[in-house]
Amino acid sequence: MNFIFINPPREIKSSNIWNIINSENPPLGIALLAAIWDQQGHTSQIIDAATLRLSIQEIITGISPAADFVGITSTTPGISSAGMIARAIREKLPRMKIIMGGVHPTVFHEELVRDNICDMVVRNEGEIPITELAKGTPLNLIPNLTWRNSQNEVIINPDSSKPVDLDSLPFPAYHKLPMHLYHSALGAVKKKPSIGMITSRGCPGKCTFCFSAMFGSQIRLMSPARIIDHIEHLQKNYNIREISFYDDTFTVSRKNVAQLCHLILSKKIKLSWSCFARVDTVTPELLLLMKKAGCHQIMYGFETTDENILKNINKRTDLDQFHKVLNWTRAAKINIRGAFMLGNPGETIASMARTIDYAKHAGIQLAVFNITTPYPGTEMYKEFSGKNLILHRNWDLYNLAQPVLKLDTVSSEAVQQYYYKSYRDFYLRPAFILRYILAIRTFPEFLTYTEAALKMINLLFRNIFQKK
Ligand code: B12
Repeated sequence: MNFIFINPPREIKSSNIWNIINSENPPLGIALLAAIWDQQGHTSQIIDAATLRLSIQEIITGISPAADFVGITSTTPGISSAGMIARAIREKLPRMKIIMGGVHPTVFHEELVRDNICDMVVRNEGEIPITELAKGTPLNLIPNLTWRNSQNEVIINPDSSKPVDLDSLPFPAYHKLPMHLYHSALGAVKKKPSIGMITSRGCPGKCTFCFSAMFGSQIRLMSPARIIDHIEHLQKNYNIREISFYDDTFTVSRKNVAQLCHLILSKKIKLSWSCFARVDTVTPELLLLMKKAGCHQIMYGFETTDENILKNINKRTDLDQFHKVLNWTRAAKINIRGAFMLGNPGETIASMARTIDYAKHAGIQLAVFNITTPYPGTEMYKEFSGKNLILHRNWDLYNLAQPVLKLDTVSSEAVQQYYYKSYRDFYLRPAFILRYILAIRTFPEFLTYTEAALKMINLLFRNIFQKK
């Protein structure tokens, strides 16, 4: 049986800062599923339309009518694109079985099947359901599956009783992907080629803005030995020299990270890397070891500098921890990328101004400011939906660059204005610009940063200065 997996194209508006951040990442979820499908003796293809910038028409042309299944992955802002692909397939190939998966279909599984957008949705983790489908298991026995039976009834099968063991998974089917096109975010890479990797699932945190139910609250880790195998596979076959670990909290197990660092050092693996972390998961010793093993940048989710807002979003961190971790990370000579949110419950103009000011003076090298977006499935979405305080449900706009929450403490116009102000204040500082100019070593670097700077100036000019 032949399975075609699709990563839908995404349109990032030029008014969105993510247009400048500009990373290209492999769709690891469907690449894993393609590898599993093939392991069962079938064939598969991956169309990474997001990276290849394919139009819906080009995607449809690439689908063989002889395929048995088309699988589409989707996030919330990707769902309208995913829906368009599904509709176009329905028109051209009405007998094709369409399966959807990923964060957004996991929440809206019933509607998507009921409204005949697709035939099946795989909720949460896809590895076990896809293995069962490949083995020919009857649909009613496949866990995590929502489907339509011959009487047109929507059937919601029970959840899988066992979580996926990450060490047992094959490598994602990298050979089916346009590997030469992937690279990590601007400012996050020291060496090229670079690529993103995920080594854990689940999160013990209960932040109200995060859809933690996707992979459960129990953290599951890939063993350090398996991570090393994976790195060596990428180095040997694709010459990868830098990895961005995209785990929600890479440092969730200090023991695992320390073991991984020791292995990188003892095996003399030449690798430059970065990761995401929570401020309450690192120690000075661990940071020194990470630096020794090649880590050059950590992104910490600070979110806000207002202790009440930290409580409102259940972040379970405080300013005292911020200060400590900033000092420890600087002492370890690891660069810091700060992630901040604007427009959380309890936000005011004063609290946004304080957060931006903090970012400017915290001694961090890069900052990402996002507008708080209540993704479906999160506690925040439930709470604000219940109170009728969600401004709109146009999923295209759930892109972290426009306000979605109606707050009684600050207007959405002010949040939008402070969003652009945050980038202007952080990036258009003479000290920041000078540091980057001095850090430029090569002509391609010069071109990349000049392009980013021009895009940033254009974006800020259109969004701030012209409106005044
Ligand atoms: C890397 C990453 C990115 C990368 C690349 C994504 C890519 N090419 O896959 C980039 C930087 C491009 C990115 C962009 C965005 N991202 Co992002 N990203 C992630 C991150 C950190 C990892 C994704 C990943 O590889 N996961 C590991 C794989 C194994 O999991 P998976 O993809 O979910 O796949 C599994 C299942 O979902 C299922 N499955 C998935 N698809 C399918 C399809 C079929 C047919 C089947 C059967 C099963 C199935 O099976 C897979 C294996 O178990 C996640 C957080 C996370 N931990 O997952 C956020 C996350 C997906 N991103 C998020 C967000 C908000 C964004 C952006 C909106 C950010 C922005 N400012 O624009 C954009 C949206 C882009 C878009 N239009 O879709 C949110 C999504 C929330 C939501 N409801 O949509 C997440 C969940 C982070 C979070 N906790 O808030 N992201």
